[in-house]
Amino acid sequence: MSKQLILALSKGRILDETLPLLADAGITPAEDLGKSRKLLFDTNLPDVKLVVIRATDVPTYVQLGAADLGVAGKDVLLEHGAEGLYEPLDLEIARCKLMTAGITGAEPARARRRVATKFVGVARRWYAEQGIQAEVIKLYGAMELAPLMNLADEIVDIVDTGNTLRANGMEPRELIAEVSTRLVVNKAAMTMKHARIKPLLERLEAAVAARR
Ligand code: PRT
Ligand code: MG
Repeated sequence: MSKQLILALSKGRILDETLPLLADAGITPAEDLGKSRKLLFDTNLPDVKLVVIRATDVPTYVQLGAADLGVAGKDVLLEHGAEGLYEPLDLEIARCKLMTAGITGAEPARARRRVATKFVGVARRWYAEQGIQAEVIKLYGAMELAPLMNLADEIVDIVDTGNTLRANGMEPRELIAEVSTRLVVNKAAMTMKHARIKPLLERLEAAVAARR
């Protein structure tokens, strides 16, 4: 295992909130992440590098040790599974909820409910726990469209303000999980590179606490 620390960041909305936290913890990218087409970045620290990747790929990079640390939404972590990962710190950013939702006022009609989502694992588990028979349909985006098009009775999706649901004639129903962004660490790296990771964790923890 190299001495270098690789930190995998989720691109998209989480990134904008992650960078100020990293800066407070003493890590700044050597160049503007937004202006570059690169995916691997140097930082002000010679032994720390950043990769900026799809949020859903972050757990894979960290689990397999291609990255030592990662930043990912709890929604993504619940769907991916936590094997080989420690989740030592809640970064308390990009808060939202994983919820079921459906057309406003409509009762789920079918005995076997059709559910469209990109969180198929989470959805299957949740409906099973509720004792509700569900046929889970995998979609890659625009879940809000599925009930309107009669593709599904319900969706499982991320809700923040609820505006997206309302704009599509839908309502939030059941809360599946509160979501925020988490720091994850490869289990082997946590042991092998503990001397390097521990102070970084402490500085990030302080940066999070300072924002409360
Ligand atoms: O590109 P991809 O399909 O992967 O996702 P994306 O472009 O919707 O989101 P991205 O990649 O920028 O960030 C995804 C991560 O941000 C999630 O894994 C969450 O942990 C976190 N997050 C926080 C959110 C939201 N808030 C959020 N509001 N991710 C998505 N949304 C979307 C949601 O999917 C829905 O379309 O915003 C809409 C709901 O917002 P409201 O305010 O209208 O309720
Ligand atoms: Mg996106």
